[in-house]
Order: sequence, then C-alpha cells, then structure tokens
Amino acid sequence: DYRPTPEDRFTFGLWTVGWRGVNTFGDPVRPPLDPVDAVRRLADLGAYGVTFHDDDLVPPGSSPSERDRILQRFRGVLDETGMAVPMVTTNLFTHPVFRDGGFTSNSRDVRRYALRKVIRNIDLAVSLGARTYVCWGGQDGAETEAGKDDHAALDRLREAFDLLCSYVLEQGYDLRFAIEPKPNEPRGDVLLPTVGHALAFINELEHPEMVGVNPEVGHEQMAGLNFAHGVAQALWAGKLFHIDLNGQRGVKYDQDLRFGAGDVKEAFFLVDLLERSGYEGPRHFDFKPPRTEDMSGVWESAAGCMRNYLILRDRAAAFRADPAVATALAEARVPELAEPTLSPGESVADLLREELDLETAGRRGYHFERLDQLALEHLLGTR
Ligand code: GLT
Ligand code: MN
Ligand code: MN
Ligand code: MN
Repeated sequence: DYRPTPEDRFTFGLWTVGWRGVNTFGDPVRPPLDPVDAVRRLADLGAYGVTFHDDDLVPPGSSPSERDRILQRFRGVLDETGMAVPMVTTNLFTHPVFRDGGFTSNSRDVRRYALRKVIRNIDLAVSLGARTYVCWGGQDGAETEAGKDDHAALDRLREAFDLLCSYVLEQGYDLRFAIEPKPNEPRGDVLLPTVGHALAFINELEHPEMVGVNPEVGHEQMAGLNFAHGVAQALWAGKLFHIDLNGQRGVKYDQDLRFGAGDVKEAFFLVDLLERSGYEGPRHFDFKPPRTEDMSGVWESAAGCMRNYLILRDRAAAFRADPAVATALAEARVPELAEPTLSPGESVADLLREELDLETAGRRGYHFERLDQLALEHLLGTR
C-alpha cells in the first residue's frame, strides 16, 4: 500500500522540511525545526536517511563546545532511529561573503575560505559515514558579462575540485563528489548550468573518476530540458552519483515542489529509468514545502514525495510488464536501436555497397503515439 521503508533508500535534506518559507517577497512563515526532531519525524515516515549542509546542523558562529554538543545530540538521534547520512554538502551561498560565489568568487581570500569550509565539513561527513559529497555552486555565476572572466572561473573551479580530490585521496577517504547543475537562481546565470555542462567539465579534471553529477529534476526543467534524458546521459557516462528529486512546472523560478507534483509524466519516465538502470544510490528529495503550509503540511508534503515515488515505481513496472507494451515497443522498433549499425567485421566498403529504398523507408511510420498512449494509461491507472 505504498508505505515507504528504509529499503527504498529515501533521504531528505535537513534544509527541506526545515525550510522556513522565506522568499524574495515574504518573511518566514514557520518556526525553526530542530534537526533532531526532523530526523525522528522522517524516520517515523519511513525514510532511510538525512543529508545536510554544514550550517543546517551547526549554526554559523557556534563555539567549539556548542558544536560538540550539537554533534553529540545528532549522533544520538541517528543511533536511536537507525537513520543514515549518505551525503553531506556545504553552504557556500547564504553568507554575504559569497555574494560573488565560493570557488569562483573574484576575491581570492573568499575562494580560500570556501575551500577551508568544504574541507572541514568533509571530515565531519566522512565521520558520519557519507560516501557522496555534493557541490552546488549556486552563487558561482554572474549577472553581467564583463564582471566575470569565464575562462578564469573554470580554471578556478577545476583548481578547487583537483584540490578537494587530492585531499580526499591523501586522507584515504572513501568519498566521491557530485556536482549539482542549475541554470539560474540565485545568480542571473549560474556556472555549469546543465548536466551536459557539468559532464564536460568533469572530463577536464585531474581525477574525473572521483567526480560525478547530482542532477535535480527542477533544475534541468528550468532550462526547458527533459530531465529523464539528462539523467540517461549521466547514467551512460557512469556519472550518476546522486540525484535530487522534486517537482517543477515549466521554465520559471526554482519551485522545488514535492516529487510527483509538476511534470508527472516526466516523473513517471524518470522512475522507470532509475529503477531499470541499476542506480543504487539514495532517492534523495530536495523539495521545499510551499509556504502556504504549516508544519502538518510540511510532513504531508514529505510523505507525499515518497508515496508518489512508490506509486510511480508500481505504475512503471506495470507498464514494462504489459504484453501490449512489448508489442508496441517492437512496432516502434525500439529494440532495433540497440543493434550496432555495422555488423562485426563489416567494412566501410560493405556499407558503401548497400542501397536503401528511400521511397519505402521514407513511408515508414514509427507508432510512437500508440506506445506513449499505453504509458499514459498506465500512469493514469486505467490499465
Ligand atoms: C539549495 C539548492 C539545492 C541544493 C542544495 C545543496 S542547497 O537548497 O537550491 O538545489 O541541492 O547545496
Ligand atoms: Mn531546486
Ligand atoms: Mn533548491
Ligand atoms: Mn538540489
């Protein structure tokens, strides 16, 4: 009956349920949420773990003894609930010092501070068992062209990842980095705006094998892109290290709706893809319960993320198991694309010798509409 369990590997950022509903025009609408309460409540709902930014857990400016006390309480609730911490990240965006970015701020002293902030938090992440370290460079970007030397910014970003990778290797940590792309917001234009940009950047690093991507549903959709196709390319490249699940309706501000809200058809095909891909990482929700909600609405929204994933997983499995779908896939020639275009041993000469009857092949229909209609009917629950 779509009740989540830890085996489903659902995780939530502390900053999601803890979001106080502040926006550009409105003050916070909800009280602060104690991370310990967040862990307990999410465990009760059936989650597997939590993730956090350094500052979500230890408020900036805490003394070393306050930090110790906070971490002790946090470890206590993890033990009590059995919740895991598979991923950790750094806040390189809230403080005014990051107004021109972290790793790519024009200010060298700020870049050095950003690196120190990440390195210190990596030690904590590893001590809590995290295997993935997400890097979202939200303030790394620009509103102007002349104010940012893109070539230098990419050099500095590469320098940052090369340094962080060598630190992890020196320490002998079992940790990989996942870059989270986003096209805009908070900056007018953000560096590494899409999955494709991030994948190309990773290839230029000293340790590309240690760096992958953390795509977020809404972020690709904000750029008008198809999220399932972006994730498919990340999987193809062996780079899907983590994923941020949420909802978005079209090209507009980052909505961070609960998973399943927004483009539900794309959510269906995303779950279909993830479940068949062998991706074994957490199903991580990065959503913001709308500021219309009180705390009861926050937990409703969190539960809805997991329930929608399970419903879609069920619908996608039914779609794949339907004999009518198997026939429609064959009529659409989907399996034929998996055949190499040249047979083993065939040469260019063999290829050049062949003729295609353009009349006949040009008349061929692909029957994708029938296939897509079957998918929609499974999604809508009529099959
Ligand atoms: C911030 C951002 C998210 C990122 C988080 C990780 S922080 O909420 O909007 O998409 O995943 O830094
Ligand atoms: Mn987002
Ligand atoms: Mn966000
Ligand atoms: Mn995210």
